[in-house]
Amino acid sequence: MKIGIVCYPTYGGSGVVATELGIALSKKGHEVHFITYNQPVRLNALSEKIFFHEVYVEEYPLFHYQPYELALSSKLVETVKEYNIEILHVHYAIPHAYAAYMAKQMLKADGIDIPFVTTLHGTDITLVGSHPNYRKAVEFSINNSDAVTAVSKSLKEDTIRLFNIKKEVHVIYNFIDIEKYLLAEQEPCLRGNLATPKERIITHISNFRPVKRIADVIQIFYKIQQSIDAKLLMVGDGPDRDSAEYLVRDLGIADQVKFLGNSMELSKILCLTDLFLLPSQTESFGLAALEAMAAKTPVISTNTGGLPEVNIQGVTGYLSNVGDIDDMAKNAVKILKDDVTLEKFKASAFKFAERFTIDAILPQYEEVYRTVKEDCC
Ligand code: GMT
Repeated sequence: MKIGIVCYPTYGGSGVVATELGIALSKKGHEVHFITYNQPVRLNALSEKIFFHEVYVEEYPLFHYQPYELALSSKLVETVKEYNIEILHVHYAIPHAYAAYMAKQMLKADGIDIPFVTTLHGTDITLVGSHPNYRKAVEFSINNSDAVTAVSKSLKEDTIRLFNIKKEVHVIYNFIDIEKYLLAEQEPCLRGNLATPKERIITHISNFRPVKRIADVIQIFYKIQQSIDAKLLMVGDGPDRDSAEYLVRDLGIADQVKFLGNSMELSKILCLTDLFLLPSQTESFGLAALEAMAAKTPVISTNTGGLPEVNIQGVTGYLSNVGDIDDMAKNAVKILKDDVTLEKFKASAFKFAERFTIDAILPQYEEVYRTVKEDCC
């Protein structure tokens, strides 16, 4: 099949899922066209089955806001026609589903019928999409998609609760390429560069937005290191990074916390990690937690959104109420206190992550593509 994928090309989870999905589809023989404003960050595997088409928005002084949706829908029409693309798969409703709907109508006027699938990732529904400024357009684009998928049961429920949805929402979980993590294990794990042998290494990875509750990450670590020798690796960048660095200095733990910025070497960082912290306000799924588990790392998280579908209480880690720093620190110490317990959690985290392999998930997307193609054209 010739598939056009629209996504945000940045470090966010939705872009990662879209990129990894596109790469996996191309390995199965599909021709995949990424249509977005930059080459997706994880798209380092250009092959003859993968194409990247840049959406360029011409700056014009009259515009206070540059019309990205317009440029995107025009680019979609142009690319579909030039490469005979058979299906569009847009990740993140805003504004991608809206642009895909417009492209579909323009193509229809030229006698081309093409279906589009919308995958909802979370913030496009829970934090931004349901805001009165966007609600109507998001609801319209979801209802006019040929198929809709959500990355967890919880996100499906949120979508139905927040919008007047007339379409079936299929749950297709996020996934990991477990082979990649097994291969990474064969590389030397450079633990000694970051911690002494008796220190535990704790990691947080995110885009440091308020929803990630970065201050909680620091406060949880502050409590953990009072009873266990440990280092904290803060991976990623975003609006709350500066305040986190101030907090670390104020608490007097600057020697134990390393801010690594955005990294393309996540498997190398996760291979030396003992525990992953994700105390988010909400997560539709928590791909970062699943990636940690694939690297045999237990997870301390909150119990909101889709996190309980990924992190299993007492098995792959522990879950606490949002903001319950004491409980999260207490649970972390429970896992880290001795090697036997830690090894047990590491093994269970990996075992549970195996349920989310790309091999299990990819056919579910292919099935959706087949169905909408049959129904549509
Ligand atoms: O929150 C992020 O890190 C970015 C955001 C995005 O839209 O890219 O992530 C959302 O989609 C991911 C992939 O499906 C999910 O794993 C994240 O849980 C979800 N984030 C939120 O719901 C806050």
